[in-house]
Amino acid sequence: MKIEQYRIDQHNERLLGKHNNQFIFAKEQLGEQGIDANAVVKTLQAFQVAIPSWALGTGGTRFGRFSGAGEPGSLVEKIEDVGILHALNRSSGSISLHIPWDIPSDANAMIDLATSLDLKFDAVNSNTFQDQKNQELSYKYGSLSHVDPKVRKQAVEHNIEVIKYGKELGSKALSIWLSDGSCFPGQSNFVRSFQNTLESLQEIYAALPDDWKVFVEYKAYEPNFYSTVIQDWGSSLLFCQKLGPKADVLVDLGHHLPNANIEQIVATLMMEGRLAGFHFNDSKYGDDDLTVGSIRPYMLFLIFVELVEGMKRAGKGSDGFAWMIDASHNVKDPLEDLMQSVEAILLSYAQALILDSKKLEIARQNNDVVLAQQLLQNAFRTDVRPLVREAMLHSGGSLDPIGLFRDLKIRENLISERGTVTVATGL
Ligand SMILES: [Mn+2]
Repeated sequence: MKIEQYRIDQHNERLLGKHNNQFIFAKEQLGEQGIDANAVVKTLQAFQVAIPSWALGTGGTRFGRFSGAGEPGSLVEKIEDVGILHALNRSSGSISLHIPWDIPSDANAMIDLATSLDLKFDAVNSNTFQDQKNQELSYKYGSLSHVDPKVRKQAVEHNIEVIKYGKELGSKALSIWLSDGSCFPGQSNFVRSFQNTLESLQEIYAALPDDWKVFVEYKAYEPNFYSTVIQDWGSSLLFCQKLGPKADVLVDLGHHLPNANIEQIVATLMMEGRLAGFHFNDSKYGDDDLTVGSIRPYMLFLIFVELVEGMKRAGKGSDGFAWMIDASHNVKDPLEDLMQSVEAILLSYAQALILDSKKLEIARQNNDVVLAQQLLQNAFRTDVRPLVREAMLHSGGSLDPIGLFRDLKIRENLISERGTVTVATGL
């Protein structure tokens, strides 16, 4: 299913008067503070966040899965779903594939389809946290860190195969999230596990094309509950530093211990030039994979403050990093949920862009703690929704993506195309 541009334009037409008033008001308010709203809109327009192929179906919990109707049953349908999202918000112009859940049987056909929807292929993700059908050796006790070199070899070869698929699609990065670790004290030798993993990663690194990167994702716990080989940003950075300049650290917002100061982690990684990008989601307790910005929007804003600062320092735009949503759950329409996540990301980005960073720096120099907090909160409490809408409008998207999604009865259409009993491949 493809959304015709005239449908979006017609829908916008109805909302335009109200939007223009709101945007002009916001522009004036920001202008009084010396902020150019049009420049912020332009920066927002350039921001693209990848949609993972596994977020288009209803997610499971470890206790069960309640599949929704009209879910994409093939890679073609998944690409079409991302096409719908991108047509509506013009900010989700790429798809990140998970191998082996979404092996492209005909890469050229997939590229043609994606191109017709104005989509690119983002980082490809390997999977050695599950056993696949007909897999020779099990990953029950680990993969890249396994005590048996034959298992490590199998996991290395899988990652090299994922690079091959990514090359065919025009991806430029391999994302590795390693679930290896142990559930009980004594189960594994920490040092041996690290060294085995490093050797395995070195073999994968050697297979990277020249213009590729490998993203090393960390996670504190789960599925292993006592130790994880790549447990935190420090371990991940250590691996990256040992691997070389093509390896960078990937931050997944849900992969920290409770109350970790993620914005400080971001600042440090950017200072070292080793931040690959982000997996966005939100959480209350653990790796809950909830909609971005649904629980802790202030934290997301503080992270974006560091991202904006880091990009400025590095002289890079948002296209210099890999942004992806990594969220998936049970109770919402996955496409509506993804639209909420994309909007939350853009709102936080906009809030960070309007922060008076010069004044903030002066306040810091003067140890004016009150003013520093006030400046941050002023930006956070500014209603930047008109700026985000203006960005979507300018790029040809909808002023109200979810409203239009419902008006056009897109899910109903997908259900009549695909049926009510559908299960997307993935978790
Ligand atoms: Mn992730």
